[in-house]
Amino acid sequence: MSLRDALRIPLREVTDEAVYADRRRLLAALAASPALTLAGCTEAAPPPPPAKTVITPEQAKAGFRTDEELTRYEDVTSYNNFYEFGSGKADPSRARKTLRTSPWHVLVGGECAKPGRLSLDDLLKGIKPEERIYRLRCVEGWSMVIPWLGVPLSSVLKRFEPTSKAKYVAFVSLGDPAQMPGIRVPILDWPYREGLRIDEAMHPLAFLATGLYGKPLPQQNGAPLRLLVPWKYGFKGIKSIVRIEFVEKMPETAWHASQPEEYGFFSNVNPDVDHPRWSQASERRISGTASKLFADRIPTRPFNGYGPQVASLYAGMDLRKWF
Ligand SMILES: Nc1nc2c(c(=O)[nH]1)N[C@H]1C(S)=C(S)[C@@H](COP(=O)(O)O)O[C@H]1N2
Ligand SMILES: [Mo]
Repeated sequence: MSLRDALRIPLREVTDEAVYADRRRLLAALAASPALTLAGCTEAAPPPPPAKTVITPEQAKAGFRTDEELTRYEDVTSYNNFYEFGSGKADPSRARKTLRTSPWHVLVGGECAKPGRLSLDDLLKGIKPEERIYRLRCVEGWSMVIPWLGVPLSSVLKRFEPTSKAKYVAFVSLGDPAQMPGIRVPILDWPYREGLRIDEAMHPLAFLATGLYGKPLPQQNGAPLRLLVPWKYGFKGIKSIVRIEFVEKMPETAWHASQPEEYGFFSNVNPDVDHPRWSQASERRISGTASKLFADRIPTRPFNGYGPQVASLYAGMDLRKWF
């Protein structure tokens, strides 16, 4: 692709996502040829760089960014699971109207030296924001590739100085029926709860997102603060977090409490352990311009492809027992 092409936004899809993708391609083209200036690029255009995200070998090795085709912004923000707003995929976009994300406070406590109730600004103060491009694999059998903004979970947790008794971290979502109409339906035992073992929580891939596609997090994606644990099924990525607690015992989680035979605490993506009602061997990859319903099926990978980074956390564990 020439720089002129890189600058041209296809009118067909003038979406935020298209603008973002073009900015990326432009950056990629510039990176491929540092001496190139916009003025001098017409004739001696360099060989076209692949229309893909440029990632450094370090980022790839850490699993921080993938160059797989991104899911469109409009799909990331219109096909969601956020049961506090209803169980249909389009229901969470209603959150835009009712979920107030500012002011927002997070109460942090339990087994730590410095508990507190912090505004979102104070919680994140001084921590360098990063962009991570993660695969998100829903337990239902679909997946996306999403560029998130946020901070490593470990950077936030460390400020509270967890004690040696902090073996797990528990998370709780907002549970306000006035803002979340779906809470009147007792599908889950509200508020939504999740948890991680402390070593999982401190892993460099565990991430707290405050944005996506370079913009603030939309309500339907869990604004203003949501968890991402890319090697686990999507439901571990609890949205709209208001409480974090360091605990000694494995905490109860919303989906485990509701259907313990179907959803375990660990919920690592595992193509070899089927859901009792469906196979987990493959997934519908919603990305690019593929239609959501007819998206290609691709094989599901152990730990959602993050095995090189995280498999050692589970050394010696029977992952069929600890599903
Ligand atoms: N509070 C809360 N968090 C939640 C959910 C939910 O219903 N409530 N759904 C989970 C599920 S099943 C998935 S797949 C992801 C979806 O995130 P996304 O809508 O941003 O893609 O959010 C997870 N976090
Ligand atoms: Mo999910």
